Amino acid sequence: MVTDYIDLRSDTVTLPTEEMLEAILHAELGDDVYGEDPTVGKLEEMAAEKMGKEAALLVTSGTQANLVSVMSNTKRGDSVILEAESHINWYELGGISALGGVFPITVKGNFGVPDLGDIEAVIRPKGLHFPETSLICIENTHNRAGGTVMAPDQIEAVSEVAKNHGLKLYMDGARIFNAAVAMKTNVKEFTKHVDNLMFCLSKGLSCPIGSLVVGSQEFIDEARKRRKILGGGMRQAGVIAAPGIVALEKMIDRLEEDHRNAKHLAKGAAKIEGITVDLRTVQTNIVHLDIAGLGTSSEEFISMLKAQGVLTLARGKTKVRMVTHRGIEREHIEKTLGIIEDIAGNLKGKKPRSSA
Ligand code: TLP
Repeated sequence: MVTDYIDLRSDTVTLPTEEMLEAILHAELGDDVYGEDPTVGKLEEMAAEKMGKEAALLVTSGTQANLVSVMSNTKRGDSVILEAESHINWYELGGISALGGVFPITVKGNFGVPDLGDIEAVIRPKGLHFPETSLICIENTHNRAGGTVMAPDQIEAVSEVAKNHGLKLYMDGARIFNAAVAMKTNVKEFTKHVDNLMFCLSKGLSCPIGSLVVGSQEFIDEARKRRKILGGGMRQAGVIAAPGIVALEKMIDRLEEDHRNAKHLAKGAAKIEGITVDLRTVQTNIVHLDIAGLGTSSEEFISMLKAQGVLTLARGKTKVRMVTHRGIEREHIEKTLGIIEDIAGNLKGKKPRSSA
């Protein structure tokens, strides 16, 4: 049995660095529900400054950040425009409806970027019959599109639509630093056109827990109440904030290495017979392999990979997702490519001649 896995399921599997663990040990703590944890205060100030906004709020997870933010931007019965493949739409148990009381309207994007005309076409006006639209949500980088980047000018274009219709614009920026590093652009270029956003500490930045909601002071005051109502008010949360400070100071630039590894993996896999990779989508640390040409399902393929020591996630019937992160070195990529090649070769060999 394999015990030392190459874990490409997600960048959420990253473990804290030694420096983060040290920071936790020595963090100055207080009761954050009373606003008395200095380490949380410092992290929230740093996050707001980095994003070019007035204030920030530490929350437990990306999912909680999205829910708190959508709830703080809307009132019950409003409609919210989401990109159809977005994380909020797929993976958050419909929390914005179940708990936030809002009505989702989806538009299908191109590489995760919604079309402006499509957005305008679904905006529900004020009136007796309509769930009034009050918010547009975008996602950057876009997870299900393959880690694609929504460029600052594309965000600006959506923000113009939002402004013209009196709507708020929110960004699920779980991996916004991946976008900034990929485009070699200051992260403020991505945030300046949105009203508010969230980003995660617990993905490529390697923290064990935590996300930050960022926006105006008024919005964050509202978000703080929403967090509390959802049971997310935390006491000595400096133990979560301390590694977050290390992350913002030291872990952003190294994302470049994850992107290089993802490209190497994608290019290598694309050369293997039976596997296709849309290299246009490989812009950050996510790679989707399409294994339709191997005549097997993604579920079967990922169990074959697991048996050889590589952990991945299935994405639909024929796609496999692989995510690079701090725990993945170039040698792991080479080893993974060798394993994929062997499995693909065996599957091809097994196929009857007629279908070869
Ligand atoms: N994404 C996770 C899980 O969905 C599997 C992953 O491994 O990619 N927004 C985006 C864009 C995300 O990718 C995620 C997590 C979240 C929000 C939610 O964050 P958490 O997991 O902290 O609730």
